Amino acid sequence: MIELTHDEEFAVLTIRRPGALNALSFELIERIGECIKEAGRSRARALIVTGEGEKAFCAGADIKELQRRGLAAQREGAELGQAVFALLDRLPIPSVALVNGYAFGGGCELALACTLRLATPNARFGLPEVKLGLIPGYGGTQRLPRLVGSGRALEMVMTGRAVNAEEALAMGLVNRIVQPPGLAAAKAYAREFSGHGLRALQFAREAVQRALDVPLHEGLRIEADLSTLAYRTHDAEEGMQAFVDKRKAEFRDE
Ligand code: DAK
Repeated sequence: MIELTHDEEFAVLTIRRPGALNALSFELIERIGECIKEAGRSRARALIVTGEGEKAFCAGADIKELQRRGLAAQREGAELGQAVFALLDRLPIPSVALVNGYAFGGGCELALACTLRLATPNARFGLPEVKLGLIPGYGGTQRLPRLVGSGRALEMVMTGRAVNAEEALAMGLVNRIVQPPGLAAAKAYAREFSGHGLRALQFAREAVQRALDVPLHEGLRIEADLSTLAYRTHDAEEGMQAFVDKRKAEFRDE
């Protein structure tokens, strides 16, 4: 089951299927999509994504469900997973994965699709699909090299080896290791940016995201466009005036 709750200024999406280490059936993936959209319509200032229990964030796609499916169904399944995780890119609020244990296969890909990633000390990240005769199908081969470089990504994808929290931090796969583990740490982390205007955060996220897709000269043009749009917002007027007035800015997300 996938649950979306609200905790102070945050939406929290929790994967609750501890009996199968929070493995993702296609039904659960669809439900994740609905919850992401719901979070985008809510008043939340960030979405925190995590798994129930202390053992797993998510152990990946449900291997038992993947068996003996037709090719067309598999193709549809890959497109569904990719489309649902890509909703996080366009979500009007940033997302933070709180990886609290195993993040394997589709679980690792879900974390990769979030804007930022936190690891608890027992977190382990891996793309073990080759061990099943498969390759990642929910964006892992595309997002991992963009985050950690093709050499490290190829090593993880080709060996299927899992990395622990320290190694994940060292390679840039996660932003921070949180201690003590738990939602409070994720909320404290999200508060480092959630007070900023959502429009500015959205333009900033889009600019950085696009940097990974386009040549430098085109990326610079995108930055000029988006920074000009940001300049046109009420929040930019307010932010600059607050600086001059020596007071805290009161952003309206407009
Ligand atoms: N799927 C289904 N059940 C899972 C599961 C999974 N991914 N991971 C764990 N479980 C279940 C186990 O079967 C077990 O259930 P029972 O046997 O008790 O009924 C229960 O969760 C507890 O697991 P273990 O007994 O194995 O627990 P351990 O502590 O011993 O081991 C583990 C933990 C995480 C090391 C181990 O469970 C494990 O290796 N799990 C599988 C991890 C994995 O390989 N994940 C990647 C899955 S592939 C696509 C193409 C590709 C993909 C998807 C779509 N398309 C083209 C559509 C691939 C995606 C993947 O994610």
